[in-house]
Amino acid sequence: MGFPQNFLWGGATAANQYEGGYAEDGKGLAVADLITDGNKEQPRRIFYRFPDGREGTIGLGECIPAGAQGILKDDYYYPSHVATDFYHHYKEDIALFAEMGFKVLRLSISWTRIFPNGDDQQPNEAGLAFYDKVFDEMLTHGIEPLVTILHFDMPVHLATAYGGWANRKLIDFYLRYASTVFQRYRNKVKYWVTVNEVNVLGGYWTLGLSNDAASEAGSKKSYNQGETPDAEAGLKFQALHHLMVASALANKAAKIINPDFQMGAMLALSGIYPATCHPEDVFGAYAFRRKALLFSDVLFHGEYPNYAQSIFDEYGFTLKMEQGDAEILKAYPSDFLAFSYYRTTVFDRFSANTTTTGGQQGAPNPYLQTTAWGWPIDPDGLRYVLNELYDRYQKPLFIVENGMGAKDTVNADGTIEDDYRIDYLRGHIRAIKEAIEKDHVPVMGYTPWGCIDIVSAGTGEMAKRYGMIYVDMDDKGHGTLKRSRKKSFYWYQHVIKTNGEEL
Ligand code: BGP
Repeated sequence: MGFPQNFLWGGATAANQYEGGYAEDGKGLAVADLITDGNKEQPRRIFYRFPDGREGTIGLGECIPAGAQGILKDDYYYPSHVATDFYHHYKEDIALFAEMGFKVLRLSISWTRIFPNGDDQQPNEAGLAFYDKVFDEMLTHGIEPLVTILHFDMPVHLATAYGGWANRKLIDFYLRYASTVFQRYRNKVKYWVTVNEVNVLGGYWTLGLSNDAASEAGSKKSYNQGETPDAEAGLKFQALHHLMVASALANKAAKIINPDFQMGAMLALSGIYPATCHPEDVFGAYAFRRKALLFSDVLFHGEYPNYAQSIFDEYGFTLKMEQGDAEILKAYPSDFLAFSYYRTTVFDRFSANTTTTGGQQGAPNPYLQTTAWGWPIDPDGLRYVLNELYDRYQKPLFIVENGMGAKDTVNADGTIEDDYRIDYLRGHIRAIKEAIEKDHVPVMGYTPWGCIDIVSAGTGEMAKRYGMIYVDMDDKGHGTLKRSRKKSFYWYQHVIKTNGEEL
């Protein structure tokens, strides 16, 4: 039986990590543009300034102190400003994706290219025109766009003037933006994702949040998936509620503009295992998993589940629902569940409050090897998660991120032999095939992350590469931006050509 004939093979990217052109053609500033470079030892930072001139920095998951504004500083390097310059290389890149045989390309629209401040009355025509050119180019090559409307993207102005997603006004601004792109691209784009990884968003970077408690910042933790600093949890949950209402309203608006649109909700759903069969490990893992599934439960079941309050209780938080919110969540669920899967995590009752490299709570798994960044490699975990999610939601699944961040070496003759990446992808594709064939789980498609090298979201490095296409660019922005095909390029091309039969 194998993969269905219409299986959507492709790759995935995001504007803030790929496009560059951060201030071109009227684009406004996004918080992502304020994030400095970093590496494994030195986390990325955002500088801020108070009106009285005092300055400080915050880490990626943190709130900005109330009254301060994110700023750019001379002498610092900002990887998103050029990234790997899709803005000027889109034709060349799309031709390479077509050469690999892509049926679909996941990319995000930059909110501040369309509405530079976020609350503008009229969109920026130059921004809209850019994506017209991109989608036309893709369609000419027979590649379907899968468009993320919001991928780690936050107009600085909406954070400064409104306090980000904690403010309900953001729902209207997001809807204005979403409706504008639905209308403009109604004949070019069919597959949409409303928000990237709803369940890991937090702080200033992705939600634009500010907080009085954050003024003592400086030493707090940085970006950790699934982790929530207590002082900021209430703000975060309320902001995410607004975002989920906005996502449901976007589903509504989309179907009015084009009933054929397929709307996806997207979450980070790498799996969780208990460390042992000790009941506290087993229930601990189960409860930890629900912190991620809480959001897909709301987006697909259309209501907060019974256990939501037990999570909110941990942070002393009470959700404020406005009249009509419950009906909106119920009435406009998403059509498909898109998710990222990179690894699994082990829940261990003794180290439940520690974090590991890779940004997820957990203990080491002695049965699995890890990437150079410490992320466990677990193809079977993907089959497990595909089953778990289909059992729970009975909605078509789309794996819109998967892959291995690795250092690549360019040989003297220019070749790049990334067999480790091929092994990783082969294992995961095999696991998807088993889920389809043996478990009868409907999977729409597979778009490995960073199919061309782009900036790492977590560390800001270029050295952490996921691509099948190499881009000559280093961690500090030095490089020719020249593209070259890695060994995995030819391997994946063959996989697509044989519809996953020959791995
Ligand atoms: C996901 C994000 C992506 C991407 C990926 C890999 O959480 O949706 O934007 O970056 O993780 O993470 P990293 O870039 O930190 O290796």
